[in-house]
Amino acid sequence: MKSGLIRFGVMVGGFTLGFWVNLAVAKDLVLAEVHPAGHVIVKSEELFGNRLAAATHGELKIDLKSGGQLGNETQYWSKVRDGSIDIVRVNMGVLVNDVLAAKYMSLPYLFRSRDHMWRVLGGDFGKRTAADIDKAGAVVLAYYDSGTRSFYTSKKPIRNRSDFSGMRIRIQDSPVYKDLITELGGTPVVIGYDKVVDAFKKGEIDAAENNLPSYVSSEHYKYARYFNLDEHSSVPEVLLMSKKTWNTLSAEQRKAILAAANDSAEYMKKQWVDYEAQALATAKKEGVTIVDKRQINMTGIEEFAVRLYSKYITDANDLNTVLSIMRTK
Ligand code: GTR
Repeated sequence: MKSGLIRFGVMVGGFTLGFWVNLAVAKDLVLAEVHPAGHVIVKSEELFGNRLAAATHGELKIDLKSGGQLGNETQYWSKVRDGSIDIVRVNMGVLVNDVLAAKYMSLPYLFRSRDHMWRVLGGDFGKRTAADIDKAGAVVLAYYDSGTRSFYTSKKPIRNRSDFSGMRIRIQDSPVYKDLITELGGTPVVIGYDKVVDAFKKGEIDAAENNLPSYVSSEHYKYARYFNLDEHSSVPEVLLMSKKTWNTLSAEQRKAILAAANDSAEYMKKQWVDYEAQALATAKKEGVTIVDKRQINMTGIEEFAVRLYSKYITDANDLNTVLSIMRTK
């Protein structure tokens, strides 16, 4: 975060002497993002920046570093907590090791639909998640859509659980995903999002999993030609500010940040469905084989996937939380 400087000049004996006075009039807040320009998340962040600059008359500005310029999401999560990056946008899956609520959210087949997920995030669970993240050192500015994640494969489509056998599948660094792939019979391989293309090229992985927009915008579709719509999880995105930065802001500035972040999340909600449809159309146009859910023996897959619940629901507290998510109408 850079503070603003104002230049003053005085005339001394016919010469102008310039000097800088730090009045802290403007702040550039760095926002780190792995997605490239053009991705709907980046567009939402641009809107966030524009609204914030307008609301604060240029006092707060967003310096958006997209396309992974500042590293990967695991690094973002640690840097936003130590204050070396002001704002980051990460997938909740990245927080699993430090935030219990993220672990629950990553459980496969937990959310029935996108609307269900939004109702859960808009209720007590969303508040609890924000409180857990706060304890871990960051402030939740907004949640963003992330659709549903499905497996995409390079060698063969997935029709049954047995198709996972021997498959090397790229995952985010999350114990839940590690266990999910192992339950399904595959081998989990933890790799940063920016290294997935390389891993496909080198034959280090046969599959990965993500939502359709990320599958297309990251060009993973060029290497994994089957997109299997098993829709195993819906883990939202989150926009986070470092508590160190937050603590330097006035009450008005904080209000402006939350309002701009909320506007960007609302914008994103409106764009998401279209963006997903466009990604599906692009994948089809590029010759990807889309394996519909009805072509997959989902009973077998779901059965193994939900075995994970017994590992992650260890006490009454866990059970009540997961049940309250499931019961949310
Ligand atoms: C995307 C998500 C990214 C990143 C990526 C991944 O859906 O938007 O933030 O987490 O998945 O799988 O690494």
